[in-house]
Amino acid sequence: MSHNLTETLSSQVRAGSGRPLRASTLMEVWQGLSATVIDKIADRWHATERTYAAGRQEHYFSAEFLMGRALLNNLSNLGMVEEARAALDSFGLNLSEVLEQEPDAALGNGGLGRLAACFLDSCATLDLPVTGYGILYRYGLFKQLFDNGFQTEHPDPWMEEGYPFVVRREEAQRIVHYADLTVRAIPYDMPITGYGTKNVGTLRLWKAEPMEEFDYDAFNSQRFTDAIVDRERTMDISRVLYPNDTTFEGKVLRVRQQYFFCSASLQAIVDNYVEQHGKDLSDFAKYNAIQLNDTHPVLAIPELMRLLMDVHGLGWDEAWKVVTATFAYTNHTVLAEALETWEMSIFDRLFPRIVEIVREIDRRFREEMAERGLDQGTIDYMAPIQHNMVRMAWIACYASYSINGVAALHTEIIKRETLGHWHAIWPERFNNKTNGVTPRRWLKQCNPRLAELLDEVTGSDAWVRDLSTLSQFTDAGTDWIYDRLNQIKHANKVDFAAWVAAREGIEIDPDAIFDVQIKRLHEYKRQLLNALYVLDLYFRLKENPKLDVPARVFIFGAKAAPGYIRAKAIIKLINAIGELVNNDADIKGRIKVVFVHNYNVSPAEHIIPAADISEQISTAGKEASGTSNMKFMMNGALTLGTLDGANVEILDAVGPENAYIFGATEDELPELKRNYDPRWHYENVPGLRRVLDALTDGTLDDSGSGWFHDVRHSLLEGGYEPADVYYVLGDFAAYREAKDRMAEDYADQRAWAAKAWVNITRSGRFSSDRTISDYAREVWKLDATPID
Ligand code: H2P
Repeated sequence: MSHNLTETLSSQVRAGSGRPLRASTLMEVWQGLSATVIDKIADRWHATERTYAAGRQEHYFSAEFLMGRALLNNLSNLGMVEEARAALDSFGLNLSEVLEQEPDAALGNGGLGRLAACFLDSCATLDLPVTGYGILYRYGLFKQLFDNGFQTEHPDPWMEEGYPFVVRREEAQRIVHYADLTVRAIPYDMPITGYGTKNVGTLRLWKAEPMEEFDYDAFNSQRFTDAIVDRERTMDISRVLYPNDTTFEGKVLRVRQQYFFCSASLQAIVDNYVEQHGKDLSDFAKYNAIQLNDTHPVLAIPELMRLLMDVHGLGWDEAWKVVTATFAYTNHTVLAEALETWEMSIFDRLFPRIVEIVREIDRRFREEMAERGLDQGTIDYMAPIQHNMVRMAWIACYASYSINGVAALHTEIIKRETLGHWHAIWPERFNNKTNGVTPRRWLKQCNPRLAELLDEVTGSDAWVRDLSTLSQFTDAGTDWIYDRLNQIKHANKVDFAAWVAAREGIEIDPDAIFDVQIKRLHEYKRQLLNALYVLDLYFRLKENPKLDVPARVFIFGAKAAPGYIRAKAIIKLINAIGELVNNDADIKGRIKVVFVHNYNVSPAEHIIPAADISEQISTAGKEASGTSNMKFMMNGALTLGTLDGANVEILDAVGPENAYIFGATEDELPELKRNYDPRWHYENVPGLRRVLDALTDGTLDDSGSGWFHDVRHSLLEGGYEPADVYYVLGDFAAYREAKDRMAEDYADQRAWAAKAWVNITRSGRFSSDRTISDYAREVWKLDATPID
């Protein structure tokens, strides 16, 4: 068998590089090994596609799929890791080094895109006929570097050198029409292997290409730039994830992108229906469900109306019946910024027919609501179009048979507030689907030491496919397990320290507590609260060098949206605090701050297994779910968190003695905020004045940007918005108390490990397999369909 793989590998590398494997670059070997995997699964992939095409299917529409690396994931799912290691070994090559060649497919921002990736993994593992649809962005989310502590953004080409895990399907291309442009949509299919199954699912990513390579006549008359104008305009559609949309042209491009992948995907789905079930589209929803991942794909609703009516001859009522039985919508946040609204003029410019359809949806909605007796104010508020703005979330709520939030608390909040009006009319549409993460990538692959212990304790690897089985072993926790857990964590920390030294040039002590916050940078996620704690601890140690506290490493990873200045200021602040404490001889390394640059899926795989403390400290009510909280828990880190998002359910799973919960709760906050005076905290909470003053008194240097002054001002004075909107100062004392207490508790290593064990073994309900089973049963009405 291994001989077989060695041969395939060798010939794949030779075919790609045009030279013997021994003379090929590591990148070429990575390509060859990846091509070997594709070769291995090709038949099953095809069989799965054929099987799924014939029955009921679910289609997952998402602007983001944060896939990360593919090779190890596939090798591991296919049980080929050791074989691949041996094959490479026979050429004197090291598997880890080869794996390191792979760029991350960073086609997403954060939790939302990574959730989509975990979902595909679970669908494949559970043999569910689900296909993902998105855009093949040529550049992923920007690459982040630090220049003097400031974030700088750079392009992130990820498939420029060739990427075997997407296969161009020229023959399956579709044409997408805009009023001002017609483009070809070319599907690139990525196989999604599952664990312990033959089924191979598909992620279909569309690339925009011009109808003609270039304008031959223009080129011939030596108007070279003119010759490629349309080509570049077309290629812009799939160039980057979230182009800057602060200008009108930027917004046009975003909407163009959204329509692009919705239209191409729907054409493919409808064509398949016709091929399999005939020309009468009235049964479409019997065979197809479409999950809208947030509002980005909501244009699929009017687009399916258009296809059903204009291409397939259904009347409005018939078409609407199909549409409203097809779509389901997931809301991922209560922040207003995510409830997309677009100027009608953008739609006018791009697709007049979609405008007509949206106007008709709006007209009928208003009529229907009037019949239900709603007052004009409420109707105007809920209508798809108001003041010439199209409200994507409202269209989604009107047309979807299912509307879900992503954690119990979040679902309650959208029912009560964000989408309260819709809930009042259609309560039966609302349901909760608490997020989950795949235990394959986030435990088995990234933490092989822990995976081995779990195999040993449970007597098999059944937990990889059913994480809930671990809960039977919570009570089996004994000293030998705790000691092993501590050894494993320590070994992971040693590895991580070496990774940090090489990547960031910072030495960290594996015996220190590794305290981690990794997530998109946003004020509501309160990286600032964490930073203020670090600064306060620094001052406490300066004041009293004998202070008996354990050594700490504070690890951050976060990207700020390029236009979000306050978030960028917080990055600069954390880096400035790092400069201060990392280089202070008095501190003697008792505090270290590491800001891992260009945080992404692959860095997360190094960080999470090494973490002791999981920072989940958002302002209560603002973090819809969170998913890093689940990854940390699975890897035995203890949560330091507010009662927000899925933290509430984590607490419920592990019990109060195994998590550290602090701060104002969602139901307390309105009252607390009514009388809130951040200045009072500044003046009365010991240490807080010193910390906030350090932002502007010369202790910390913002290189003349004025950004630290702005941060301090936002907390104490406010401006066009009230001071300290996210209640950072209000929660500071409680946070410090909980975090100090954690550090104290850490000293008893066995007791700490016992808590970690409870977290690991009770993480089953946060497996995306559980989430996906719930979607399949309750929303998609979908059965497992194993091939063979
Ligand atoms: C968002 C929410 C998270 C949620 C995730 C997936 C938008 O992710 O804020 O609370 O867990 O979707 O549902 P993020 O902030 O990481 O971009």
